[in-house]
Amino acid sequence: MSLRKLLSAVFSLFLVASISACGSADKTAATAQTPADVGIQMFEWPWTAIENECPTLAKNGISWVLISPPQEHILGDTWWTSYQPVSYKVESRLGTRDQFAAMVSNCKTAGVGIVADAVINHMTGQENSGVGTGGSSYSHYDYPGIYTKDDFHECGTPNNDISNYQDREEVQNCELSNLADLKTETESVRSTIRAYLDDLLSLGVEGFRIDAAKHMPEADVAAILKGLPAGTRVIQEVIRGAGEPITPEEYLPSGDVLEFSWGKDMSSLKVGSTFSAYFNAGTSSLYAPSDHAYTFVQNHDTERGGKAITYKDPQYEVFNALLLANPYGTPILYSGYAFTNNDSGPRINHATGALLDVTCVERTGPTQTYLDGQWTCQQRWPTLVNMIQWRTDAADAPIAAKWSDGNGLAFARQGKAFIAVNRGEEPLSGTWDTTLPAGKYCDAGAGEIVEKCTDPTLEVDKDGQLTGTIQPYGVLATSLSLKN
Ligand code: AAO
Repeated sequence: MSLRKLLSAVFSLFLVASISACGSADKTAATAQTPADVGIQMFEWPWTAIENECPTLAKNGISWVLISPPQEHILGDTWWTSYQPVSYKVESRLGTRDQFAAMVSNCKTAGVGIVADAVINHMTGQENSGVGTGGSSYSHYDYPGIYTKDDFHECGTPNNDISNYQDREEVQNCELSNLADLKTETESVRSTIRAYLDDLLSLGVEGFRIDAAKHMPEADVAAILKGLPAGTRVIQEVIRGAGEPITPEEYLPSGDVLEFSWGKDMSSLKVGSTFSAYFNAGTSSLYAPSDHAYTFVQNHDTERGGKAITYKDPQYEVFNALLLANPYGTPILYSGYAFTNNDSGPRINHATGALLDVTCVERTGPTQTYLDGQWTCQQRWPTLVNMIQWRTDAADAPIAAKWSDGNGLAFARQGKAFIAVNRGEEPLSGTWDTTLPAGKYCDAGAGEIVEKCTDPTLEVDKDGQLTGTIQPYGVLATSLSLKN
């Protein structure tokens, strides 16, 4: 168990113990649930929009938000300008330092932590000099007052770029797509980066995604992160590549990792192959230990890579429900905007260059199509909101009563929760063992957020059996808190 998770568990125990010690222990306190640790990547959401959304996120059971990189970056309309730092000023297209501080503080008050995407492996990939979003001047290997040419690697490949991911030295000393590669082995670079992370911590962030961690030796990452406050969330991006010498496991001493195997394996289950292979996810050597792994159906890169299951697929909700239903890893949901051009950034007012306000599209169901630029707002999808409560209910209960047939898959979390999904376009009917106590239940997949189950549509008999129909691309799920 990571230190952060250990601290959270200890805190929950402490809470229950304090309630008991105060003499006010009642049934509710005795059975208090530790909320599931569920995050969401809010890709290219401006700070003010996240701040406005935090009360909804908290209500819907989401504990933390992974934001897009907050540091000053190159100018331009594409989303990926965010990944070319110009300085470590917290002044980006997504908002000013004051807006950032207000977001972090007000989200924290609402009960939602902010995890910053820390781009610390490199600076820009620009051949021409320019000015960043915070007004700082720069050129490819010169960032006045921050870094000079000596702070960057020259690796000896023809264009200084990584071409061979099988070569550890190249991956860690050459440039990723022409991005000026920092000498993270030097004290001065390390302390400059650390000062940036400390600044973000002083503004109240609860952790970091370490962008392109694979491109820095683990010892460098460890040195930069050394002595972070206990419980700081560290999520390192080390993409597991077939046959590559650098593995996510190497980085576990510095923190946790994004486990790309999850989304990759799910995408192979979208159609065709045996759906029951879902039950193997998380079990092979291609998965980091569960307590150190963050799982996701897709992120901002894989969403554009053409292979992952995305909001464009009718099966998307099914696979997000399966993400939340699985005990392996810590799930990260995703909320971004619709696009047809992979480079398109969030929509701006072309006269002023300012981002347009974020408005969530009203969701109508799995086969919905979106117009370019519309915000998809998965944090509000009723099935996913209900499934977060489902995950809390399931707690540590093991997977039981596994079933799969064609496009259908079902399982229980022993005695606590049950889910059946249909990845196909025809309805599926069946009778399943839910392992749940007899009674009437609400359906997490029925299209409404269930706060209290007053209008149950599911009935579990005395043997735990439930007979029902799963809609096309649908989820039929229930759990103890959804009991009437
Ligand atoms: C942009 C332009 C470039 C230009 C550059 C400089 O697109 O043409 O040269 O500016 O001006 C983002 C965008 C980039 C953008 C960059 C800077 O994605 O297009 O470049 O901002 O603006 C590798 C890294 C990984 C990285 C990923 C994109 O290891 O860290 O490439 N992701 C992060 C961010 C990402 C960001 C950056 C890093 C840079 O999430 O948004 O870039 O800050 C294999 C390797 C991986 C490798 C991929 C892609 O992965 O294993 O390490 O990721 O290839 O090259 C299967 C395989 C797996 C394979 C994967 C994808 O899963 O098993 O091995 O498929 O093919």
